[in-house]
Amino acid sequence: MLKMLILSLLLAFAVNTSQAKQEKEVAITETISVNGNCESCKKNIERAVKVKGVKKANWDADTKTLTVTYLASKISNDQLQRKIADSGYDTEKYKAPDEVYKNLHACCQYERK
Ligand SMILES: [Cu+2]
Repeated sequence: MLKMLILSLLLAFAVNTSQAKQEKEVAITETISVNGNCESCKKNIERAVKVKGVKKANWDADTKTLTVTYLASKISNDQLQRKIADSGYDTEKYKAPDEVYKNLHACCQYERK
């Protein structure tokens, strides 16, 4: 009887942990077009998305593309783009406010389309 009890407890524990594993969220990686010029743009852009839920962010000056890895349960692509735009950089979806753009370092004032 005791054996049965221990066995069922062990089984319950095993089922529980396997469920927990399945529920662990997988981070998604996406690319976003972000305007910018130089290394300090890179710093600003990457800093703008240094928020909860973001695992990795890398902006490439040649391709003007941000590659970002994040947890979709914590933040959305849309929210990330708003944060970038708020920091002065136009994204594929949002335009930075003119005042913020004008306050960027001169070398960072990328050409606006
Ligand atoms: Cu710059």
